[in-house]
Amino acid sequence: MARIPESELILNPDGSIYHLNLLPEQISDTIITVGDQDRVARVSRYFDSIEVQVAKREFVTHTGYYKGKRISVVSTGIGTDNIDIVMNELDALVNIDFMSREALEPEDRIALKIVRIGTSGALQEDVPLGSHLATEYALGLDTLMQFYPLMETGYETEIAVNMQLALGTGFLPYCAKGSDILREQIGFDMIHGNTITCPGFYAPQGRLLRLQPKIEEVIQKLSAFRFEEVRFTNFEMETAGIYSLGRLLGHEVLSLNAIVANRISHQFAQNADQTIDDLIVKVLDRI
Ligand code: R1P
Ligand code: URA
Repeated sequence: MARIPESELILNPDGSIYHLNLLPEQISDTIITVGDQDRVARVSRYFDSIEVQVAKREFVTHTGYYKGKRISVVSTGIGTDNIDIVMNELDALVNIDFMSREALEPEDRIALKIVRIGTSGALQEDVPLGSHLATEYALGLDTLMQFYPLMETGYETEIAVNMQLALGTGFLPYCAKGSDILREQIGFDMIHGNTITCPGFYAPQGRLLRLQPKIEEVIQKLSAFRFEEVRFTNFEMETAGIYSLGRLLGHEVLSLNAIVANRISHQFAQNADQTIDDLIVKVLDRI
């Protein structure tokens, strides 16, 4: 394997990876990601013990034990640009030798288990506030995957092409499925959904404050979209990046969504914190 130069795999003076600020021994192969850095402690407060607490920018990591299982919780901040950093750096921590700066041989590589616990807005009336939704397919309306070789199935590309037609965008969205195994293991009693990942919270999610969204009736178009058995149930800002990069890097990935808004019935949850806490406990017990 080729040596990766200092400018590409950037290590801090203490040997930790550039943004996450972590050393390889500081993460578990079982990882929970959350958007909000304050949510990391809301997960780790359930741990029996915490052995690592590291923070840099929006990337906060706690590693500890929950009922004997070693788990890391990492905050990603908002958006797939951050997901690019988090997925690549988590992968580097387990699949690149920091001493030799060489990627591990394929047979030595570690497949991480990565589960997102995030908040999300519903796109269908029958997805209630306060529910938990496990994502099967994620469709990205952002440009992250323009910069990587896509590994889409024909079915996923058809979903993406049909969404481009439905929205009339000048760019082709991308689509990826998460881990069936993790969905069955952790999300078996949750709403089974498909998630749109947006490159913003306002116009990209059809929110009109003072600026008029360019795509008219985007909520109605996303809600009405159908391709074979696929309809989109909710949107947020990270899942498609996690699913697509997870596939390219060889990790098992799942996105779980606490539904805090319903954009069809125009409601916002009054008890979002409880919905998130309930989801955290479910994940910790099942991961
Ligand atoms: C927007 O408010 C943020 O909330 C959702 C979106 O994906 C975006 O990151 O997830 P988190 O609650 O995990 O941050
Ligand atoms: N997160 C989002 O991205 N959108 C919502 O409507 C709620 C949470």
